[in-house]
Amino acid sequence: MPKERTLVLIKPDGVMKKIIGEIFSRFERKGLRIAAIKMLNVSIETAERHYSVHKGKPFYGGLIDYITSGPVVAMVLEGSDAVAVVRKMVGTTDGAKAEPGTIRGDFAMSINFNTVHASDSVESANYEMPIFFTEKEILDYEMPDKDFI
Ligand code: 3AN
Repeated sequence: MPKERTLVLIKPDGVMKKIIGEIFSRFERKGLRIAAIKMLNVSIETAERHYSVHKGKPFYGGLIDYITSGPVVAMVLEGSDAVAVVRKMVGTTDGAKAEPGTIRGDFAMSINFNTVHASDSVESANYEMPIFFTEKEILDYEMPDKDFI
């Protein structure tokens, strides 16, 4: 499996639910390498860039309002097949329908406040990562257990 990088955001409801640590813990225990972390208030410009594929959809305005409403934690995760692995851990878009055991399945009840964002393809990840991180902020280092993961 190719090594991939993916962008994950802990959205404002995830920060308010005090599950930043829980979410990082799940990804770390899984064996994903954390390549970058940042906490930030997302500007409207950044939100519009990030959600440009949803422009024109009825929920677009709400998406922008929500992601800019409070602090967000952005991260880049790396590992074999990381995009699909992380999407599986995050669960389906609507928290009420997401499988228990997934992040949304365990911590979200709706589609509007679904706690996390994760890139849905390598192409999306390559589009989204530079919105939140410079190349220099995405760190390349090896974990001591890399040969077992
Ligand atoms: P995901 O986050 O699972 O990749 P997307 O990319 O289809 O889902 O949607 C991005 C975000 O837009 C979702 N996280 C959700 O907050 C919102 N969204 C998507 N579809 C709807 C919908 N039908 N009604 C309201 N909000 C939606």
